[in-house]
Amino acid sequence: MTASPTRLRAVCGHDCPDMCSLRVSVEDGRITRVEGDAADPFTDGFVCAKVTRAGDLVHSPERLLRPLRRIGAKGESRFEPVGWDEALDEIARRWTAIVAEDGPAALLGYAYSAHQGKINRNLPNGLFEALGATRLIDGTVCDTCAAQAWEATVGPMSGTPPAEAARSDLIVAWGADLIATNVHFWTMIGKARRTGARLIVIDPRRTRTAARADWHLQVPVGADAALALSVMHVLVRDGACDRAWLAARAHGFDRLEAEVLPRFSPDAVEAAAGIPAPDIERLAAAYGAARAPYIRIGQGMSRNAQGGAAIRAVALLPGVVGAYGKPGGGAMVAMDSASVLAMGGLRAPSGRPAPRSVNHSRLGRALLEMDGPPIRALFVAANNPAVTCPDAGRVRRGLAREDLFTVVHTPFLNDTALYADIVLPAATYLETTDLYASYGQPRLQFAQAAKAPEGEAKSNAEVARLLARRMGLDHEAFALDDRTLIERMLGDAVADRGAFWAGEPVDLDLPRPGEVFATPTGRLEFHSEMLAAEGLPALPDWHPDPPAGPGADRRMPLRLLTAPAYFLAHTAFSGVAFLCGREGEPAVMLHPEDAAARGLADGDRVEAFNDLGRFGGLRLAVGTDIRPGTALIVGQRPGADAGGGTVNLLCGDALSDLGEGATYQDTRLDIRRAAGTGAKTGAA
Ligand SMILES: Nc1nc2c(c(=O)[nH]1)N[C@H]1C(S)=C(S)[C@@H](COP(=O)(O)OP(=O)(O)OC[C@H]3O[C@@H](n4cnc5c(=O)[nH]c(N)nc54)[C@H](O)[C@@H]3O)O[C@H]1N2
Ligand SMILES: Nc1nc2c(c(=O)[nH]1)N[C@H]1C(S)=C(S)[C@@H](COP(=O)(O)OP(=O)(O)OC[C@H]3O[C@@H](n4cnc5c(=O)[nH]c(N)nc54)[C@H](O)[C@@H]3O)O[C@H]1N2
Ligand SMILES: [Mo]
Repeated sequence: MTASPTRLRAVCGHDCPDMCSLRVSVEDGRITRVEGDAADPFTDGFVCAKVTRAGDLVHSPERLLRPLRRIGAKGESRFEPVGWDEALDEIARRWTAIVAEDGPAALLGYAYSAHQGKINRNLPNGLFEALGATRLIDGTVCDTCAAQAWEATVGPMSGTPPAEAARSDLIVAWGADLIATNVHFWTMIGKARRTGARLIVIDPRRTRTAARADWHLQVPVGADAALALSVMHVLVRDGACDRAWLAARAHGFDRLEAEVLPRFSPDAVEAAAGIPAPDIERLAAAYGAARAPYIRIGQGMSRNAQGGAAIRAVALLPGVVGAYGKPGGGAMVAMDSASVLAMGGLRAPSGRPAPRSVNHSRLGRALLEMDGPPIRALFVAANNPAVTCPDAGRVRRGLAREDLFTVVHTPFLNDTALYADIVLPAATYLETTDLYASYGQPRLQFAQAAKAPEGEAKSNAEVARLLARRMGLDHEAFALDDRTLIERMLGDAVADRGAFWAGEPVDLDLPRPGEVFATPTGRLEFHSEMLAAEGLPALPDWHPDPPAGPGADRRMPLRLLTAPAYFLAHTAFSGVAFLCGREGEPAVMLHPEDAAARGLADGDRVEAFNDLGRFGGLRLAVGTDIRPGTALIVGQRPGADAGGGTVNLLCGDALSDLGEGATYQDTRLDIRRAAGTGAKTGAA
């Protein structure tokens, strides 16, 4: 008879705003059940379809159990097992030789968010900093555009907490597929709706969330700034602005009103951006009439050449009607729970500036073109840039360089690891002890490892410590244990240490927009001197023809829409066959008009292509979830599922207007029948 399972507290470590509080059952060292914590009002007793399968992730037959050394060509996937000591010694020896010849800037450390807590995310970055390595400008594939836009408008602070949305009478999910990416926010919407609130979804795609809305406004990709500015135009025209609030709490509304808004009448925006004028009028009327409207702003609309202006314009809307600070009203892109933590010792133990930095979008160029010194060694922990970075073809050509010494630390042999000289097996979040800080709710939580790592896997923190020791780095950050590091990070942020160490979620009372604005003027900034000082537009605006880089050639007939997969988190669940199966094979959706124009039918094998690359192995889905002229490719799939390709082979490395963000949604492309496959229907 086996012992009854131990039920432990844990925290979901995936890169997701919810940061669910979990109960994990462990039996004989195996995770047998993962549930949402019923005692926690935010997690509300349930977790998403992905995380119920966290046990399958931890115990996947595809887990890496030992370090590997490459014996085949780069990318070929031929490795032999080696011991940890041998692997770490080799890394230290190669790094030491490269540093002696070219200096530490010839090393590039690549560790962005991925799927673990604060120590495991940040200590590898501390290692790179202490080494003096070239550093990643982290997050440019994800949130830096939205972050700079929000900071220039509201200030470097959290948005209106999600719990407020439950008290709103009008919730707008603007470019956010909440059921897929932030399902516990959906609970707030349910609460608000039970008291009569309405939900408007603004998204180019009829998402799961849009299908359940009171109204889905199907905007074209990249037109959000035009829409938000036009709503402001109507609010001004109809005398629906809160002039008193604007006079007291805003900066520069007069400039926007005089210099920008006159060009954004609904008719002008219909003509230039393709949003029907009656839809703009309807949105403005609903927003202007609401008592306390709440806007949940997603990141998707920020990943284009005018994404920063879009986030700015949408974040300004609550100011026009005086909603910031009203109970239930406001806006949120993200919550910054980590702002209460002291991260410096962990991330920057030596306190020196980075010698050079690399943007995710330019990783391929950095590997192929950077000089003085060139990048000679790459360490990737917890990311899969061969699939997830823009211009993935260039990334792969860079990774294929024979003279590049690459180490990849990961729980699974991901596409990036196929190019590694040394692959190190990583522990997953349920196998590590860490502090978690949410970006979707004001909260911190501690979790003890639920079980020991599988095989010989080691956590990110442990690998950072071991490499620091071998490289002769004696900073305190690498000597302290997990609990001491967490104590240092916490400072006086958490009063009840007993509850904290027992693993109970700790809700934070963060400053709210409207109570304060953390901008230079202390006001909501329609006009930003800070942006002007950087040579950037001080007022949000929108143009029908922003500059186009590689991959964004407007002569290509279709515009790409990418979005997170429902059953997957980027490529992190690729070792869970059940979830990959539920997500289905990689597919592209075209509107029936666009499919017919190409003689294609639902289920055909097709490929996507443009001037940058070709992505084959796609199944065509024909549907009306998207507008004509759009090609929807959901998720980023590992090459093994996707004919070796990734949608990001087609995406260029141009940067967004603010925050140097990626511009995935600017990609132009076409779809054709895959070479060597006949027409399925026999038509055309
Ligand atoms: N299931 C699941 N959840 C996830 C992730 C995942 O991969 N899978 N990833 C996690 C990560 S790392 C992140 S950063 C977050 C991202 O979470 P979000 O910020 O919610 O997601 P986005 O990728 O920004 O895409 C959200 C929506 O934006 C829409 N969109 C795209 N372009 C435009 C546009 O131009 N205008 C408008 N109005 N809408 C547009 C897309 O159709 C999509 O429905 O999600 C996290 N949660
Ligand atoms: N086309 C397109 N591309 C996109 C996006 C999009 O919307 N469209 N979204 C972008 C966004 S928002 C993001 S954040 C990026 C994400 O890009 P990445 O972070 O590169 O993507 P993931 O697939 O999450 O990579 C996680 C990898 O880390 C490994 N891993 C998981 N847990 C751990 C751990 O604890 N330790 C270690 N060492 N490894 C671990 C996993 O096995 C996996 O291989 O993708 C971006 N790319
Ligand atoms: Mo992200």
